[in-house]
This record gives sequence, structure tokens and C-alpha cells, in this order.
Amino acid sequence: MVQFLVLITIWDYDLKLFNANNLKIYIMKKLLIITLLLAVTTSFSQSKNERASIEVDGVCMMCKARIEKAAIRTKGVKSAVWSVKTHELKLIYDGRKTNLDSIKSSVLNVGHDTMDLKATEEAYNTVHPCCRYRDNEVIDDHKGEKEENDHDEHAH
Ligand SMILES: [Cu+2]
Repeated sequence: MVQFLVLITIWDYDLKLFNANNLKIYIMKKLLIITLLLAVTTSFSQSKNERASIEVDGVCMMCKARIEKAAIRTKGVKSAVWSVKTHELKLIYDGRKTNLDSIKSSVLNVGHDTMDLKATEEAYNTVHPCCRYRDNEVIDDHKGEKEENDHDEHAH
């Protein structure tokens, strides 16, 4: 990155000496620099251990197992942990082998909605009846269960 900044400075200096009458060359140089910078930043952003978290809908420990299994089976995913409470799926993955879109589609394929995308009806219908997180009755059932679990944890 530092090298590129130096390069830009040199180029700009160069143009001042040139008295930059040729606007076309100036614009082309700028565009080239922007393209190079974008290429560099993209390759840097695809690292071996990317961390991200996405919101995935679900209600219980069975959902947790299903979501995590789907995520971890996606090529390039190293770690996937979903929280029943926050609905957050924390991921560690190889950015050179996969991306968030692929991981999301794995999760959607097993029937779980993400924050921005909905699973198909067919996929949703494959989840266990007690996992029907789109159903308010099911959500309410699990609410009680969650509180009991919390209570148990505090009772230790
Ligand atoms: Cu469930």
C-alpha cells in the first residue's frame, strides 16, 4: 500500500512538471491507480482466516445443530457457532475458498432464513416441526424453554 501511495505522489509531481495540459492522460493515470488499488485491496481482503457473523433465524438447539452443520460443511469454512439467544452465526472461513454468499446459501438450503434472504418453502418444510421458526406459536413455545434453560444455568 505504501508503495502505491509513493507512486501516486511521484505521478502527481510528474504532472506538475509537465504542466498537465493533457487532461486525458491525467484521467487515465488516475483511473489506472484506482484500478490497481482496488485489485490490491481485494486480494488483501481475501485472507485465510476471515471472520464474519451473519444473522440466521432459528429457535432451538436442533436448529443450532442444523445451521452449524450446514455452515461447516461448506468448503472453506473452519468454524461456525450459532447462538439460540442472539441468532448470530459466527464464522471463521478461508476467504480464498469461499465467501459469505456460499455459506448463506448452504444455510438457506437446510431451511433457515438469513437476515437478508429467505429459504425456499421446500427447504423450510424439511426442518423438524418444532423448529418452525416462522410460526409464532413455535417461537412462543421456545421462549418458555429458553427461560427455563437460563434459570438452570444460574442455579449451578
Ligand atoms: Cu429447532
